[in-house]
Order: sequence, then C-alpha cells, then structure tokens
Amino acid sequence: MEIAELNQCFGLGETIVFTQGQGNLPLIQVQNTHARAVISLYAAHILSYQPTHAHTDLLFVSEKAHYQMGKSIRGGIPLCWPWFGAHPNDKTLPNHGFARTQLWQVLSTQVLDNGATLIRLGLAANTDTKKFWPYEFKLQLDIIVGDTLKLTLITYNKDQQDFTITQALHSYFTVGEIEQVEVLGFANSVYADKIEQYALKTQMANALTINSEVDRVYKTSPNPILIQDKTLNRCIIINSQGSHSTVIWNPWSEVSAAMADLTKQDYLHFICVETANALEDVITIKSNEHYSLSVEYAITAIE
Ligand code: TA6
Repeated sequence: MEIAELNQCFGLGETIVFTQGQGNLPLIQVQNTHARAVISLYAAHILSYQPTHAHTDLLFVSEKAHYQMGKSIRGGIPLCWPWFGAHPNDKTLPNHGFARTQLWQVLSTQVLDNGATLIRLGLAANTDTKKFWPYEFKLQLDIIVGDTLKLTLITYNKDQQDFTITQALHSYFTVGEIEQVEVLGFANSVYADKIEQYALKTQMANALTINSEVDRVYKTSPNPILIQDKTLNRCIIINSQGSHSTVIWNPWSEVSAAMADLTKQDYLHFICVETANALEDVITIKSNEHYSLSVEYAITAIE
C-alpha cells in the first residue's frame, strides 16, 4: 500500500500518521496524550517510544543503522522470529530469523478508551518466507502506545503440522552511561554464557553491572526486571508473559567497533534486555493453535 492509501485506511487524525522514512520505508508516527512513538512497517520495528513525562526516549537506535530491505535495523525493537540467534541446524539461514527483514501489513488501528493507541500489524507466510521456513503461519504484533508500551506477538500455526519456534523482542534500551546501570531481577539465576561457548553459570547477586562484553541467555524471565539508570535518573520496568528466557547483551568496545552499523561509542549508551524463548526454551505450536509472547515497558523516575 502507498502512504496515501495507508493514511486513508488506517490514519487517525493527528494520532496516527503514515510517512515515508529513510530508505523509503513506511513509518507510523503515533502521538496521543500519553506518549509518542515511531514504528517502521518494515520489520514491525519500533524505533522510538517516549512517554509525555519522560525526558529521554526508551529506545536506542544507531545513527549508522541500515534502512534497507533485507537488512535489520540496529536498535529499537527488532523481532527475532521464528528462531532466535543462529538457526539450530542450518547456519546459512539468517541470524534471528526473517520477521525482522519482511515488510508487514497494517491490520487495524484504534484509539482505546484510556486514550492509548492500538496498532495491529501482521505478517503471513509468503513465497519469500517459504525460502527460509516451509510452514504456513500468521504472525500478529499488537502495539499499545500509552503511558506504557505494550507489545504482544502472537504466532498462529496455520499449517497442517505442528511447528516449533524460538523468538525474542530484542529491545535496545537507551542508557546514560552503561557502567552506571544496574539490571535487577536475576538473583540466583542460571544463564548460558554465549561468550564462553554457552557455558552454564549462576549469577548470585540481584544486580548485574556491565563493564565488559555481556551476552547471556538467562533460563528465567522474572517479573519485574528493572533497569536502574542513575545517569538518566530513571528506571525501566519490564513485565512479560509467555517468556521463559531473558537475553542480556552489550557488545562492549571491540565487538561494537567491528560492527558496521554501530559507532565506536554506541555500546556506552544502550543495553539489550530481551523477552525471549531461546535455546532450550523451544515453543511447540500445534496445527491451528497459537502462542502469545507479551511485554510491557514502563519508565519511572528514581526516587
Ligand atoms: O541477543 C544477543 C545477540 O544474539 C548477540 O549474540 C548479538 O550478536 C546480537 O544479538 C545482535 O545480533 P544481530 O544479528 O542483530 O547482529
């Protein structure tokens, strides 16, 4: 659909406006009394969310991000689906699946009773997705832009056979200075350490601080997870459902410098805390059934 047609069918006054973004990719600009947000129809990718009371965006997006069909956008909230990380038995397939490199459809837009805005996006199996994955599926992302940001990713199995997925909402959160940040919620939690060939380790302390590369898949998804940021004087509160694993990633300086779509300093200003079903946390979805993964992000000031 062209931008004019999208505005005609799904635009809602000043609340929802479709525009052409970088690389000619269609964007949804959302503005209501609670917050504003920017969502790319390419990849159903949330690029920005800022509640009215907040001084800084929830999300980090790299200045060097690619806005190009076939490439993932570095930052915001990429959707890793139908597999998280490398494909389990075919390394030639794209890292983190293909949902983050497909153009999605708008299914509906709606103003809710409390003034929040619901945007419902969809992706269905097509000739391109069949190159990567043989199954018939429908994927739906419900985005509620209100005084919190709520996402629900629903996988519908439309195939005649059961299938399995792993997945993640790979959120890049803006932080003031990474070394001043504490991630809270993982006391006594087991994780697979990707930078040590997935060695299993236990984090005893509640607070995780970051001063080197971190790439972990925790085998739990506590509620809430807090990201305490003394520099920005805020706390990001994460509550999820349907997730049994959490990924925490910061590439630190060396890995960051080797990535074409991050600047040298970017690793200082983001942390990924990802609501996931990853590694052994594989979800089986029977034919004609569905599975929901959801998360809600809130921002509060630190008292
Ligand atoms: O979620 C963490 C991770 O899987 C890391 O291992 C790191 O590679 C990152 O995602 C980024 O992956 P990408 O494919 O977007 O470059």
